[in-house]
Amino acid sequence: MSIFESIPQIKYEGPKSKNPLAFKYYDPDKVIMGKKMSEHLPFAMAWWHNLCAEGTDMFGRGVANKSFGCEYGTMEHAKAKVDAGFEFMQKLGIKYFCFHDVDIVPEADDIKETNRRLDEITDYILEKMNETGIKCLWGTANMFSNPRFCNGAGSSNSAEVFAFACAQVKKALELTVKLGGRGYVFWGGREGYETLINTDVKFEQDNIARLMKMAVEYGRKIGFTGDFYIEPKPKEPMKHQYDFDAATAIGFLKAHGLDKDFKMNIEANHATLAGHTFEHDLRISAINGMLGSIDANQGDYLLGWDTDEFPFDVYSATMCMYEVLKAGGLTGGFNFDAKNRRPSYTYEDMFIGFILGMDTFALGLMKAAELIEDGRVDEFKAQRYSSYYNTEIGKKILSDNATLEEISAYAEGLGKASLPGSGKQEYLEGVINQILFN
Ligand code: XUL
Ligand code: CO
Repeated sequence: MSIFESIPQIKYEGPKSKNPLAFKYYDPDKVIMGKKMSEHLPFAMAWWHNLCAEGTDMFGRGVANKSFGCEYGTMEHAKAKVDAGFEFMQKLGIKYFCFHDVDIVPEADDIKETNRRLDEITDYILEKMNETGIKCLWGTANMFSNPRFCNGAGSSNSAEVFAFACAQVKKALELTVKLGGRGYVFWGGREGYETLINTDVKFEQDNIARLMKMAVEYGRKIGFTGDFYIEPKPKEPMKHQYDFDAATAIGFLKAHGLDKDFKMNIEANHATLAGHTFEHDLRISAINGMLGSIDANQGDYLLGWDTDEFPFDVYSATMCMYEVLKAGGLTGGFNFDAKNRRPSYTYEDMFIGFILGMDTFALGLMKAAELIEDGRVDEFKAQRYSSYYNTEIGKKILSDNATLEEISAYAEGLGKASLPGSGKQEYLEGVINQILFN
């Protein structure tokens, strides 16, 4: 039985097509820099936004109907979401999905019953995966919605709540292994604080590390070979969240000896909330060998919260794909942690949102490849640092055995430094525009 009966298989029709239900740029078999688009862009569907969220906001209830013909809170509804999800992914040619524990079943009062439901639904999901070849990109535990997590999970002031966080992480890891997930995500939704006055920051951060260490140990024990990810976000729902941005999260992982097992899952809108560009957090992750996966969405510069829009900004997608190509690709994938705007509430809008996102990243990939093949940006950057490679003083500095006295003596010998050379930002921005709009 079909849920999205009126929606056809979504095909590539090319940039001239005016069909809203067709790809204009995402052509899965097209080869870019030696690899198929579909391999460069392992897209994933986020269970929570696509199959659960109905557009509820602070001022009103849902507008979209995601009951899929069933009563909410039942296992029948949970199964209908599986049916809807797999039909949706197949129609778009999406090969992966991501989930939280409580996205896939209604949470019961007793965690033992929730876990039983999780076993039942993942048996069903596994059947669908085997039928379709669709895979799990990553799993996670929702440790921010249930009221018990109002003061965080690993960072909670309550040992009992900490124990519940452990129980949820344990189960979510088991489910991720059962479904063959490539990664396991920690998004520290409420791992942070509202006020320092009542908060022992060191205690809370040490406890988050304890939870993560136990997760790594247990995950490896039950055969999880993938990456653990931290998904940084500076604020929302908490006023200050500990995984503020990639640099902060990487510092935390290194301080606690967790950096070998963890990488970053960078979400565009989280990076911009932290006051960075998307590509900034990608670059910081990549230079630390920790660029794992991406939550592909975009924010709104006029709004101060996480709007999770389907990405349409080709400039940003190009800069993202430039970082990804330079890093040699992702070990994870591109999860559309994105939702339709509240007034776009139809089934057709769900598909159009994904078509927009997939086309935007396809364009970003093509334009980033052109930028690299064009070479002007990379050549300029190499030339900009060339004094370190083609002068004696530069080589001395890079040798790592120079002393402050020796280098100072060189400067004193010169008396006056020349300017460092123009940064040529406007020239480079022009190059990018030329590539984007040629
Ligand atoms: C929230 C967010 C989460 C994580 C998974 O801002 O991005 O949905 O991706 O917990
Ligand atoms: Co996310």
